[in-house]
Amino acid sequence: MAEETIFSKIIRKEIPADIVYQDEWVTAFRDINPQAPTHILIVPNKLIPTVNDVTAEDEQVLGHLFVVAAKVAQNEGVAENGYRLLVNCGSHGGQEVYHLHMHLLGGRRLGPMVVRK
Ligand code: DGP
Repeated sequence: MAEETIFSKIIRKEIPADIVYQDEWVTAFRDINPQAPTHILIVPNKLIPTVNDVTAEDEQVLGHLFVVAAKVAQNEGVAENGYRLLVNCGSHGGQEVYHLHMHLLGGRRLGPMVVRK
């Protein structure tokens, strides 16, 4: 059984976060350390630690993450100019919180996709 992270507490509203969208499948809230004018995390309510833990059972909820991303981007006013969706996996991917999440970044022209070596 995977260990819960702070994101489970945010989803259950046990600790505060700026939640911009929630339904029975996913929760979206503002990143505490924003890297762009709009920086929102879209998280499955179910704990899936990393992309490595994804199974066929998760197809519906992971597809729903994109549906919610599009809705949140509209609501935030970044849809027209564009934005970036990002999922980090594991230590080389730079994942800090082991509850799978999609970053939605926008509101300015973003730099290159990865830092060049
Ligand atoms: P990642 O590196 O992909 O695991 O991104 C984790 C993000 O989660 C990071 O951008 C900061 C954010 N974060 C960590 N703890 C909290 C928290 O308690 N509240 C909120 N709103 N965001 C958090």
